[in-house]
Order: sequence, then structure tokens, then C-alpha cells
Amino acid sequence: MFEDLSGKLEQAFKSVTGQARLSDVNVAETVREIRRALLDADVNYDVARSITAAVKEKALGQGVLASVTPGQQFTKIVYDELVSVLGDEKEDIQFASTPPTVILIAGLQGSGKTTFTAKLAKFLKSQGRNPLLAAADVYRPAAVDQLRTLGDSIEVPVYSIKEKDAVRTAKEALAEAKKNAHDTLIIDTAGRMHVDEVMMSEVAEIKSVVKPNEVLFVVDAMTGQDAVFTAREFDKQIDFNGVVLTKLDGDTRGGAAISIKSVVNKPIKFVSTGEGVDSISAFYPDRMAQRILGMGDVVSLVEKAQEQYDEVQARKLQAKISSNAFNFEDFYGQLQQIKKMGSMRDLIGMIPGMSKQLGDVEIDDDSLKPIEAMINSMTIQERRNPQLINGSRRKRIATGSGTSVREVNDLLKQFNQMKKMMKTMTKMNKMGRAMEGLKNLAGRQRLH
Ligand SMILES: Nc1nc2c(ncn2[C@@H]2O[C@H](COP(=O)(O)OP(=O)(O)OP(=O)(O)O)[C@@H](O)[C@H]2O)c(=O)[nH]1
Ligand SMILES: [Mg+2]
Repeated sequence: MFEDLSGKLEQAFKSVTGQARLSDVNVAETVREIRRALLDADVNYDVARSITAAVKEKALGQGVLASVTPGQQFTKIVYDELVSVLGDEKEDIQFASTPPTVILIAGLQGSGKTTFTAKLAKFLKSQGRNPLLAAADVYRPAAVDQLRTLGDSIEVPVYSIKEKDAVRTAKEALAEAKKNAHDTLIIDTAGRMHVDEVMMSEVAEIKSVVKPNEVLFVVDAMTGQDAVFTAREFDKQIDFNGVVLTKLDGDTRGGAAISIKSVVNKPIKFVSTGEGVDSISAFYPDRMAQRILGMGDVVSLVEKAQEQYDEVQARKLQAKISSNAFNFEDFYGQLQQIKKMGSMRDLIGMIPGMSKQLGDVEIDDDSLKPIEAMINSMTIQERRNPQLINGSRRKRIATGSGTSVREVNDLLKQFNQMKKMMKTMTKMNKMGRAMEGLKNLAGRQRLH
């Protein structure tokens, strides 16, 4: 699904991945690439523009999250924007408080209405409902048979009449549903090649007669911008409640899926991904956005980092590092920060490719414990002013923390090295560097 779009977006994020931080220049370039990718995918022009404008604003307005790359941060910003454009929350069918719930299915010819009618019936049946189908497509001779065959295969009854009267079929089917205690009636209607008067007036008449709880507009996602145009015309006249996107299994570029909610302001409720009666699923904006971006766990990684991120603290830290005032108190704060994010291995493992790179290197949270213990055994003055820590103080700290003087010596030595390194690495991702220093430290501590 949407391979082409996913590939192009990934390419766009790659261009910022190598950068140490988000700047005006690389944001503008990446945003341009994202817009191009969206337009190539046949996303509505205004929708593409509003997505990229929002992405740009957020990217420039956000502080750099210390523990993720700019590329990952960018992916998350685009993800949030896509989720919002796709509708934020999953939207359900509105069921009637007094049954039966009436669902009217409408759309252009060949969009997948009849197939969807059966799919929805099966879907609702599996949730314990007892549906009846109405064959209100009375024009195409084979239409009623098609629905009957589908109904038989899922063991759901189909109501039809001999006369070619769609409105009467719907009306009688409703009476039948009430009589036989069906809690759901799904009405399949005829499609036309184009949105025209005859079609509209018939659907409108059925709507006024049976007063459906839900009018679903079925649209073939393969038709791109045409689908969005049809939906808008349809909505003006029929005022539907939700959209069903079909044929998402095909070679669709994604434009209709991404544009339709913004243009029509009606939620996508279901998607259909195949010809079989089981190929139906409720529509989840977040899952769809994740699929479009093909981005694995980057979202949760950035979310975690964001949760813990405190811009003010990060700035303070940066200032301390550059003025060489970074001390054990700051270091301890960083340790706690890392601990809050979960285990180091979890955190690093979420970065694509990193788990493999780490290979057999053990990053053991336990290895941080002696370091913490040693810092805990320092007085506040010692933490703020590590050069105070002379021989006798080292001995006291070792005893207090259950470590050896040698370990305390190592910690102090490595802390000084790390401090120097952090200072020189101003161009690099600061927290990432700090973590690396910590990793070395943790690794060496374990050797003792
Ligand atoms: N690949 C794929 N094919 C689908 C999907 N939904 C429907 N189809 C196929 O599309 C064709 C048209 O489906 P129908 O359900 O008959 O469409 P319709 O809107 O009822 O068509 P009319 O009644 O003629 O207007 C059929 O061959 C279906 O099998 C889908 O999600 N994926
Ligand atoms: Mg049909």
C-alpha cells in the first residue's frame, strides 16, 4: 500500500538524518521534498500545502530532542500531521438506540458497494448482530443475484422484490427487518458512471423514506483526486456520515485516502483491501499514518524522548558543558533521565539498525548501579566540585558505596575524559554523545 509515497517520504527524512540539528535550511529542503512526494501521490493540492506548512512550523519551533536524530524527529512531526489529516480518532458506526440500525450504502458504479455491503454484514455479524440485506440496485439484472450469492456465502438473508422499485424495496426491507427482529438493515443501492440527478434523487428518496442512521459513501481509492471530487459532490446532495475506501490493496498512490477527510470533512470509517468478504477493517488514522511512513518504532521512540524532554534543562546542561562546569550533579541527573526512559538496551534497540550494530555488547542497567552508588556517597560539595575529591575522600566514597578506591579512581578519570569529549563534541548530538560516554563507563565498570 502506498509504496511509492512511503519510499519518497523516507528519502526526504534521510536528507535530514545526517544533520546534527534541524535548521532553517534543512527543514525547508525536507519540507519541499515532502510536498513533492504528496503531490506525486495525488494528494489534493491544498491538503498537501496545509500538511507541509504545519510540518515546517513545528519542525522549526521544536527544540532538538537530545536522544533522537533530526530525521526521526521529522518523521514524528509528519506522522502527527498525517494522523490529524486522516481524522485523529477511529469513528464507529452510529447504531440506533431502538433497532433496527439502518445503513445506506451509496457510491459510483463499480466502487465496491455490493461487495462492501456483504463485508459489513459479515463484520457486524461477527460482533453478534443479526443483519438483513436489501437489494435496492434494481437496474442491473445481475445485481440482485450478486448480492444473493454473497448473502448465501455469509449466511445473511437478502430482501428483494420483483418490481424494479428501489425505494419500495428499501421500505419493505425495513418492515421485514422489524418483523423478523433484525437489529441491522444494510441497503445496497445502484451506482452510476457519474454523479447525476437521477442517481442523487433516488438515493435521496431512499434516505428520506427509511431515515438511515448511517449513510456510507463507498469510494474506489484507485481513482485518486476523482474520488475526492465525487465525494464532495455527493456530500453536498446526500450529506453522508462516513466514507468507505475500497481497493486499497491495489496500486493506489494514497492521494484519496490522505485528502478525503480534509476536503469533505467526513470521517473514513472502513477500508476494504480485497475481493473476499473478509477483506474489511475499521479505519484507524494512526495505523494508516504508520503504514504510509513505514517507520517501525520511531514514533514510540520519539514519544518517549519527548515525554522526558525538558528544553530548559537541556539548555542549562549545554551551557554547563561549554563552560566546563558539568559536574556529578548534572551527570546524576542525566543518569536518572536515561533510567526514566526505560532500560538503555530498550532505548537503543528501538533505533532501526542499532540493535544489530550493538551485537553482543551487553548494556546492562545493573552496570550503572555502582556509578549511582558512588555518586550517592559523595557530598553535595563533592558532586558540584569534583576536584575536591582527594585520596581520603575517595576512600570514604568507596566504603560508602561498597566499591573499591580503584573504581572511584576510574569513575573520576572517565568523568573528566567524558567532560572533555562532550565539550569538543559541540557539533554532535549532545545527549547521544553523553550516552556513549556513559556506555563506555558502564562497560568498563563491569570489568572489575
Ligand atoms: N481488489 C479489490 N477489488 C474489490 C474491492 N472491493 C470490490 N472489489 C471488486 O470490484 C468490483 C466491483 O465491486 P462491486 O461490489 O460489484 O461494486 P459496486 O459498487 O456494487 O458496482 P455496481 O453495483 O456495478 O455499481 C468487483 O469485481 C469486486 O470484486 C477491494 O477492496 N479490492
Ligand atoms: Mg453493486
